[in-house]
Amino acid sequence: MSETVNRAWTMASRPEGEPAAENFALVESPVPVAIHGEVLIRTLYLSLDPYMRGRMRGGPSYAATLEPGDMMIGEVVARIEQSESTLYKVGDIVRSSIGWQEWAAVPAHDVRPVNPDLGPISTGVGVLGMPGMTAYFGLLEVLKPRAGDTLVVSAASGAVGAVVGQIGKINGCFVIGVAGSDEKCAYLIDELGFDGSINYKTQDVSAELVRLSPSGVNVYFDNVGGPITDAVMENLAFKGRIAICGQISQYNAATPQMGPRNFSVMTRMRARIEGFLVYDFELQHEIARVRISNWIKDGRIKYKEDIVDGFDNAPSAFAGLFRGDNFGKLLVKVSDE
Ligand code: NAP
Ligand code: FER
Repeated sequence: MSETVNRAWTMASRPEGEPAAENFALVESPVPVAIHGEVLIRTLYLSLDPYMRGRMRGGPSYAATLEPGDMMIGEVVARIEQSESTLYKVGDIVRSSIGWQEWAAVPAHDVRPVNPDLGPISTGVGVLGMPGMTAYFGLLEVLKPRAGDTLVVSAASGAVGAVVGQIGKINGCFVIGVAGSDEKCAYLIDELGFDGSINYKTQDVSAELVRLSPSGVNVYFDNVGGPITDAVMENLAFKGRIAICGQISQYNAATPQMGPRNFSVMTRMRARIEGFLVYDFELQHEIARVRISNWIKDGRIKYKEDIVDGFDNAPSAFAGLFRGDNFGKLLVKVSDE
């Protein structure tokens, strides 16, 4: 092993608004050595995900918040470089929540195998990883759409949204995606087979929903919150269901925006709203991983990755999530496969 220096990104300070360069610091330490029961892993891909912004904020969460000086949290796809465990051998590909760093020595039970037969290894943190699982269970277990339902998904070209819409199509839904550029909207229709798309930056979302689905929205997979969600709520159909997956439009806000205030629609339409976390379905993830892999192999699910080259670029790429700079699942390529 020639490398001796491990690099890690820490949270230098809590961001105010959009994360900026000064909120991160790069720290160096020696590459660790695995001891009995551990594996030494080298990061190939670092997954950048919106939830990380919440962990930088402090306040209530399902998980501990970051304090200044703590390493940024996150999951990586990595290669085993040294194994002191019978569970893995050198060269095996795994994923592990080691944070934003290039190397780590961790107990073997803190890594999970990435099966290269299911898809390219980068998908282990994308369409076959946490975001894919989120789409699968949020749609099929929380929203439970029926064939013929109009399904609306926000952040539709992103890691979660693109999978939601395509599983919706597989299940016979009329799928409308909301996204932030004409290029993303064209991709939804031309590549992913969505029935309609709305560019929320240039179009009137509510008016477009009326035009595309005059009978209303049966199921809404909400990734963003804010004005887009207000517009979908205005157009809920009878017995409409909303799954709150995420509220990315609010993640950089110092104080939560008020709204929506149009909850009367919930009464009138006998509607439901339900939040969920991907971890609620952890025991069922393996079956979903195989099903999504099969859909990819059958050509029924396509996926797009936005791979930023170089560990140095992680903070700026992360900030881009909140501006819609990414087109597809955002990853940082840290070292060569
Ligand atoms: P992503 O969609 O790949 O990337 C984020 C996208 O959000 C951006 O590309 C941007 O696309 C859109 N966006 C950013 N700011 C926005 C705003 N102010 N208004 C509208 N859209 C905005 O990210 P992802 O990983 O798939 O995550 C999507 C959502 O799912 C996030 O809210 C995340 O927190 C949530 N999530 C929840 C769970 C769970 O367990 N509940 C798990 C994973 C993810 P545009 O160009 O289209 O604006
Ligand atoms: C996410 C947004 C929020 C996510 C998790 C959460 C795994 C959880 C928030 C909380 O418990 O406070 O994208 O992804």
